[in-house]
Amino acid sequence: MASFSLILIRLSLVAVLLTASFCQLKAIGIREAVDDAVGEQREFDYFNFALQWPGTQCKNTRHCCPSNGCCRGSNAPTEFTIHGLWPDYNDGTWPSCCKKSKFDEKEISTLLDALEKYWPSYRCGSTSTCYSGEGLFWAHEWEKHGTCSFPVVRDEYSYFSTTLNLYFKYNVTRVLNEAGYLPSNTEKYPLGGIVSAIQNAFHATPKLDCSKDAVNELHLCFYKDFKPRDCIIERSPENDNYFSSSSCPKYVSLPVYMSSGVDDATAAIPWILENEPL
Ligand code: U2P
Repeated sequence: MASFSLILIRLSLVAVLLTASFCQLKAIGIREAVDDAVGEQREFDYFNFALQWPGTQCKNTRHCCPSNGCCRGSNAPTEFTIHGLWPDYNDGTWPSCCKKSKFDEKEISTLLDALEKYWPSYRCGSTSTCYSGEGLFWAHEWEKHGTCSFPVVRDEYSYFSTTLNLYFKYNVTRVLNEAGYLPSNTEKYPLGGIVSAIQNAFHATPKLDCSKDAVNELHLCFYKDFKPRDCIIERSPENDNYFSSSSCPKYVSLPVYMSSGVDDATAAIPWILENEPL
């Protein structure tokens, strides 16, 4: 009887600890799926394709190093670049670090030129990965997100080639340019206009993220067969305005990329070692 009560007490303690850590995760805004904690993650619902705007990403660059896409002078990106292809759940959470598969650069050697150009990191220093400790931005994206793309995307090479193909097929920068939304440090554009331009081109609603009024990221979403679908956007309960919960205001900017680079700004920006933490 005594040992039965002991078991009961232990079970209650475990339940309290689990509830506490779940609340803590929620409190700090981590929306990775809860079942991460026990390592069992159900299959994802859709793909969230995250693109980054270099003009905003590079605005606050303080350090340069060879791997930092902000530091390429006249070769720096002037179009949206890839952040990652993220398998997500319809409830707004996502799985992460699903299948133990360490990033191996050799597997994507034929894609490296394209990845350098269209999937650059905008930082110096390495990124935390699920299985390789610290690593490249690509290692982070493959291990955290790519490994959760099963059964649609089954290996590292397919993860990167599929993502590049999506990037070429859905050219967001071109769509925005054609609709008159050009990079500018003075113009402000209606967020609704940018969303409509993408809706008209791809027949699905994107999601935008901003840093103050500057567009930082634009997300396109896809069903598992890669047909475009609406991204999940929480509506405001007060006015049903679906932009209100995005981090963007009503009028946004697409800042021009300001070179932090090797060509002309090396004196202004200190170079740091590749692995120096920022
Ligand atoms: O938004 C901040 C970071 O959360 C991760 N994220 C966000 C939305 C989503 O659908 N999936 C997801 O993973 C991203 O983390 P990262 O891949 O950069 O580590 C995003 O940057």
